[in-house]
Amino acid sequence: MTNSFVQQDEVQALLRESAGLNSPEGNERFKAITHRLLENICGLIDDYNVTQEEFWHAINYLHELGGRQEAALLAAGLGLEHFLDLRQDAIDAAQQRETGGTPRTIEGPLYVANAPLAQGHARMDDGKDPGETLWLHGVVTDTKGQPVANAIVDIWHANTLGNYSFFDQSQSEYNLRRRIQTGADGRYSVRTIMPSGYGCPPDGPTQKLLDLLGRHGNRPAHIHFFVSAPGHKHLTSQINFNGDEYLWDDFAFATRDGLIADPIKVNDEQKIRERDLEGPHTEIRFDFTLCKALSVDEEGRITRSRAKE
Ligand code: MBD
Ligand code: FE
Repeated sequence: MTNSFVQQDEVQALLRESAGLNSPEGNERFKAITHRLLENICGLIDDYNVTQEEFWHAINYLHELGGRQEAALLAAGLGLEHFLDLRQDAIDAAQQRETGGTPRTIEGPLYVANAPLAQGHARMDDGKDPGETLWLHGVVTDTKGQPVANAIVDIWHANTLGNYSFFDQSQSEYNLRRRIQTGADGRYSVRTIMPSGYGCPPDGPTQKLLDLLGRHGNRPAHIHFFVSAPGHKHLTSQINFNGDEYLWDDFAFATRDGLIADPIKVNDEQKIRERDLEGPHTEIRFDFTLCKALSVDEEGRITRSRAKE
């Protein structure tokens, strides 16, 4: 911190006191981080001549963000969630971990835990959305190409309006959310509908901030996954669809090479019958490759506050 006003003794004493550095109690790490944060905010206020009106506007923004439950959405939109992925990739590389696993990408704010669990296959949609039928399937393997049995493929995605069940109360419970457990062949398949892309609530605080940055708040259509299995490192990821207008213009920066799927039109009568579908549909094959876990800890997703968990 090089701001000379903040470096003055009186300000430095204030920041040490307010961050609890003079107290024998509290948490050392939390104090150090709070101290750094406060010092950076004060330096920024002075460097940019932030007015009192601007300061209180920012404080009120935090109230709005919390009131609308959009803090996690903003974290995605500011690229901070993607930054955590970039940093985790770098940590993995520095540890010379096994390569060749499916790339990770952000979880986003709209997961709901404990979706219905099925063996091998499930239908994810409740039949009320007129969206195009999607047959999504693939195999979970390890980095040697061996099928992984008893993997849980936890899938969630939006409807054709770009909305997610639970957060959108008009949808049935766990609509477009399922967990599939693989058998010895490592395979999973679901019947669902093609999702639409997501757009931030136009009247919300996240979109308000994005407007001031001259940015849009749209995501390409995508499907989220958690893939986990005993002995393997938990994977949080998503797939996108080739040809989507926002494919490489995601407001949440989640698109990555290796996570782009090619939707295929299926007209073949035999395939339609085999799948017990009514007619032509879209098919996506997407396989997952899991890396070995080095500890039991790595087998699970990170802890964060989630719906129904
Ligand atoms: C989503 O569906 C999403 O995945 C993210 C990251 C942010 C907002 C909505
Ligand atoms: Fe999403």
